[in-house]
Amino acid sequence: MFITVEGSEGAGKSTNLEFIQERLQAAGKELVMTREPGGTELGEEIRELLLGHKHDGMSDDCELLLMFAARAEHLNRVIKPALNKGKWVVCDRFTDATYAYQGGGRGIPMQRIEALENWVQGELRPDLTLFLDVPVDIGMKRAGERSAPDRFERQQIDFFERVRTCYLERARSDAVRYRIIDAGQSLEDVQRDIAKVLTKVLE
Ligand code: Z5A
Repeated sequence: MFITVEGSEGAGKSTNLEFIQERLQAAGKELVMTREPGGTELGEEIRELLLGHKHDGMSDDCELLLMFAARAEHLNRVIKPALNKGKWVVCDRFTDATYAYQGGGRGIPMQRIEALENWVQGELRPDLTLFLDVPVDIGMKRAGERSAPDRFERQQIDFFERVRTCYLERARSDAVRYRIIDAGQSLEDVQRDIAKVLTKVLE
């Protein structure tokens, strides 16, 4: 299984990824937990370029291409080898984030993203995507209390509204691959809903 976890700002991905890892390991799955942008030595260096403030004026096209450059490395060195060995891969963000942030947020035409997706990934798509959905104002408040903002977190509220809308449209268009989790609930309730999805997957 190739599982991806997505979320808008402050949705609680990091918190819930730990929970997902514990659940799947308790069920005996051999897991690779990884993340994007990043997941390889080169990918983590690209992540620093993307999230840091050294290149604040980076063009949207450069941002998009760096996301896919890191993804190409990640797929070839980590994700595909692990899947080929029969392991389960859980990835903190993947190409849905590109559609949401670079497509929805920045306004890059979706066809360009689709062309890169087909080039870099071939046929490979996640088997399951959990989208942790939280209203933008609640998410921004949570994220603001956590740490200094990175290059994305500095965006304004309308950017995050477009990101969320794009995620929701994609999730609602494919009920087989996506599960929308209401991440505005208490952590206990969020994890109860995630556990239900995982139980079905494990069955
Ligand atoms: N990006 C992109 O643009 N294009 C791409 O293709 C990809 C990524 C792959 C880095 O991602 C950035 O890269 C991201 C999109 C862009 N930018 N943004 N924004 P990241 O995933 O590494 O960074 P992140 O979005 O900040 O994710 P995160 O670290 O997992 O944060 P989070 O979702 O906000 O989760 P959290 O740290 O677990 O939770 C935030 C706080 O809320 C924390 O204090 C928790 O204790 C609290 N929390 C969590 N759940 C709850 C509930 N249920 N109730 C109350 N409080 C809660």
